[in-house]
Amino acid sequence: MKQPLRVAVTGAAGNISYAMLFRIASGEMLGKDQPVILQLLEITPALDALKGVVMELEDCAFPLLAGIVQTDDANVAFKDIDYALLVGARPRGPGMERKDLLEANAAIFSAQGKALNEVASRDVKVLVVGNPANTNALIAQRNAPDLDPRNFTAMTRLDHNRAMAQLAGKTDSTVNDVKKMIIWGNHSSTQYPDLTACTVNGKPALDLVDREWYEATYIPEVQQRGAAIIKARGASSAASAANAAIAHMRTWALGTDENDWVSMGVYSNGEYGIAEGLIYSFPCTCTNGDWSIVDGVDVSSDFSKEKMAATEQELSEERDAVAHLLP
Ligand code: NAX
Repeated sequence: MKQPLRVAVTGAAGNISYAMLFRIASGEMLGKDQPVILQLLEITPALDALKGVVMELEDCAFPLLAGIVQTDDANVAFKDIDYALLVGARPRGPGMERKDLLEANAAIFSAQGKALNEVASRDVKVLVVGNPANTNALIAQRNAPDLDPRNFTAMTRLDHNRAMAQLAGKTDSTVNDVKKMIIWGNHSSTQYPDLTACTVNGKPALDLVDREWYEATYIPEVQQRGAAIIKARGASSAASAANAAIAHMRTWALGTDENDWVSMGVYSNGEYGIAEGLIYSFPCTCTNGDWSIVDGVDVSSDFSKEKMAATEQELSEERDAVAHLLP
């Protein structure tokens, strides 16, 4: 049996975590031969609820679950961890402006970045799910100067999966037929779901759908899918978000499929002209536990340039709004 890996999850008593922890513990994230120790972080008032979740985890008697830590102290939760799924975040309250939300979360993610810097494994892989995910990832990364900035990522896999499913539905195919989807930019309504490189059953996706549908229906529906779920369900995406988080980590750890890629919010080194240092969603491949941005995607059309710049602009504005909190 392999040595257990340590996986931290924050917001562990929340909705997404409830749909996620049991799957991590059953081996769906890191493999059916990989034991895990779950290190669960919550705020103090939610520790009782967390205790209930832990009781349920125990009652599943998962063979791969080698231990559980439950705490309200980030330095305990992040001690020696190999993976961190940062799900817990401050939701937007009544009367809260976007700037207030950014600041409230900046405080949380700067403290968690510092704790990761202090106590996590030097190779820790961090996924930020809590919104605003890209900027929260940036804040955590900037507060962890001793860790490689490449180890901090933000989740756009849910957007990627939504975009695949919508396209499969429209072209009367299945998600297995859809390859090379791209979400560029921010996990927000400015994201750019790009079909330029995408294929369905080996055929260019843009030959199979009309341009009008792509621009006026498809792109806005992918961008607004989260809001549509809230409207229909009365609560935000939880199971699909959990599924995407598990998929993001599994791909990062175990690799991408041949001839395909995924979308990940990762540190920009200036690729595709995107400002260095932003956490921007790019098409990525993963091998040996490392990601790389796919080179050479055609972004030369005015449409792509404009959409990629708009979401970059939003990320720059988010970064500027919390600049006074960045080291
Ligand atoms: P919930 O409100 O159900 O759960 C959040 C949990 O986080 C709560 O239990 C809360 O006590 C805890 N928490 C708050 N501050 C914390 C802190 N400082 N340390 C540790 N725990 C803390 O929300 P849920 O539905 O689980 O959503 C969690 C986050 O995911 C939200 O920010 C949400 O906006 C974001 N999402 C991100 C998505 C993405 O694609 N990147 C999609 C789904 C989701 O909307």
